Amino acid sequence: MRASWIICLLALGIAGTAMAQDGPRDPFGVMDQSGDNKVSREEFLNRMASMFHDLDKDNDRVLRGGENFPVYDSKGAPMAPRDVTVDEFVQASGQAFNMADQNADGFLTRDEAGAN
Ligand SMILES: [Ca+2]
Ligand SMILES: [Ca+2]
Repeated sequence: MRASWIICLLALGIAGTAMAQDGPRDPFGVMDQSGDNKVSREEFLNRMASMFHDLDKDNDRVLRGGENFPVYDSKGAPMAPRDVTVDEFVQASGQAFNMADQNADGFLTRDEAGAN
């Protein structure tokens, strides 16, 4: 359950980037600020931090209730979202990055990010 939340977060980080933009954009390209066709850990965490800020409507550094994104259990049933602090969000984002960075070189390629 914890792991699926992290995967959900990663998917949100990548897919959500596209949803936040006007018109079709390349979400991987948005995260890749240096344009080297790789997303560094720093670029990823910057993006996730800015997403937390977007979600946290009342700026209390906790996502609760309607601020939270939908989560699902392993059978795909919706679960009540639990409160997420900014520290948890950043920590989970780092774990999501580690899971996605299959060769552990500190960068996500398009393949690793699932953003072909
Ligand atoms: Ca909040
Ligand atoms: Ca990598």
